Amino acid sequence: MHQTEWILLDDDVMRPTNRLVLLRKILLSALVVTFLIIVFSVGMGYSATEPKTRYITVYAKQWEFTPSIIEVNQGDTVIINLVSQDVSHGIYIEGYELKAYSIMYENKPVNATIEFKADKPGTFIFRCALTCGPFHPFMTGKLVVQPMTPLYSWMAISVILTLASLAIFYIWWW
Ligand SMILES: [Cu+2]
Repeated sequence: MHQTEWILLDDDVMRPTNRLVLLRKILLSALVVTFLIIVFSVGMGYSATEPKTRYITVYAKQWEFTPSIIEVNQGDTVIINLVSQDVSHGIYIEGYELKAYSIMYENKPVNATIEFKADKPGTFIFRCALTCGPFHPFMTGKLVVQPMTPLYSWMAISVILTLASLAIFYIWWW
């Protein structure tokens, strides 16, 4: 008799708490799922950047390159067409160790082409490869190869972030 009373009392005390726990669980699950979807879709979108073939015409004149900053994504195939506009110029890309010359021939430039796969991420200086006047050493530009984060990195990040958020909510709300 005594025991039954206690169980009933316990049940009554527990009932509102159970509802609250359930509400928290639903809310927490919703939060975690939303978070997962956001992180994952951002990651997928970023990783889904397909490698492209980039055709870039670089004009060279005393003493600058136009454009002076070339931005590509890692994995892209880059085709640089070098066109001299006054005297003969060249291009040398540090890090990738690529070189080409656009020589002036009968006042017309013979265009030079460099084709390569931008497999190394980072910033690489390119400079004129032909002595073309007093400011030739300052004739430089930048090749920026944006790193491509592989899909599995994003999966790992989303899993870690989800677990971390779960832990935080667990500690705060339970
Ligand atoms: Cu030059």
